[in-house]
Amino acid sequence: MRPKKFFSVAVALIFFSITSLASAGQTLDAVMARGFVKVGASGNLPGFGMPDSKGIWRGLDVDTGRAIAAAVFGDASKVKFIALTDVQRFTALQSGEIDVLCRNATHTLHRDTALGLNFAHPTFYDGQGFMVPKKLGVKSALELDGASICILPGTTTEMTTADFFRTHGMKYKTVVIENAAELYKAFFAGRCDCTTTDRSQLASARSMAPDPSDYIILPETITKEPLAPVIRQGDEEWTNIVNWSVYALIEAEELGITSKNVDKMLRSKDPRVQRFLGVIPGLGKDLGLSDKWAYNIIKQVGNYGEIFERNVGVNTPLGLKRGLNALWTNGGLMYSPPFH
Ligand SMILES: N[C@@H](CCC(=O)N[C@@H](CS)C(=O)NCC(=O)O)C(=O)O
Repeated sequence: MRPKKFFSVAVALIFFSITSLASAGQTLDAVMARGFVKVGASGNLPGFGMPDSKGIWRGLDVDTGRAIAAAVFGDASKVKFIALTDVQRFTALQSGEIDVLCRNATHTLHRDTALGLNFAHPTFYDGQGFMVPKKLGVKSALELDGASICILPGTTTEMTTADFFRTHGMKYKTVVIENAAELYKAFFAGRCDCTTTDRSQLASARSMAPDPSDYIILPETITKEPLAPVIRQGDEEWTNIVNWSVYALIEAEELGITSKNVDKMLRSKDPRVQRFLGVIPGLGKDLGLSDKWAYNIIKQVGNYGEIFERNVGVNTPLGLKRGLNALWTNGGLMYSPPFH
């Protein structure tokens, strides 16, 4: 080989190893060595993330964490949930205390850039609303001039509330409480006129009220809150695993694959189903996982629709309709890229 050519091949090789090192699967390696995924969760949010009376974690965010464990280990139980407040959540991810955050976190530009984070596909499209005691007689957020409002620090809500009141020439007094359980206790005890956050969380909070029918969620939705799992930047392999685990939940619903029929679907003649479930091999290797990764998610956790209905749907205390969270084929925003 001529020296010049040798030099350029060597430079290319060094460049290749540096770039592949930067995106090497540090997180997957650490998770595999440890034997379970560390998932940052809420702890205070029925329907999204909270241990039940037997100490078993339940919720849509929690099931997303379980789906990731099922993809990686073929076992949805290989996961540990760590309760974090809004203020703690991103630091816990940056410092490596957790592998992924599944906790009603809104995807924003600042978090995606300055905080060094990556966001997977949203697991819940939400928007900010206001909740007030019915006895106040308030029917619209535009009647809240002068209200005292309970708000959690470290949230998108702090800034967007200020924006909303400024835009409408109204004033308000903030009552800041870091812990959500304490905040709702304060609100239900009448320490503030109003509380504001993502509408799904207001529904979740209302389900914990001494009498939920004493509170109403006002009609205005003042922001976009796409809630998504969060990972650190710099590990493309792990980002892909988390992102495609979410896509698998959505794609399974679109393909009509559920936890109940997934074994029958192994015999489907549809090549999309065969590839998805690993009957036609290949999709696992691309992610560094077994070809059964998506099968394991659906078998053990269910598809997106099953997770939604079980945790937050119309037959749960939250009573939420699919709305924006319906599949794109039903007029919603849940859309997975193709699995091939
Ligand atoms: N989605 C917004 C708001 C998140 C938020 O407000 N979360 C609170 C609202 S209730 C919460 O998680 N509470 C439960 C907890 O702190 O455990 C964000 O990412 O900043």
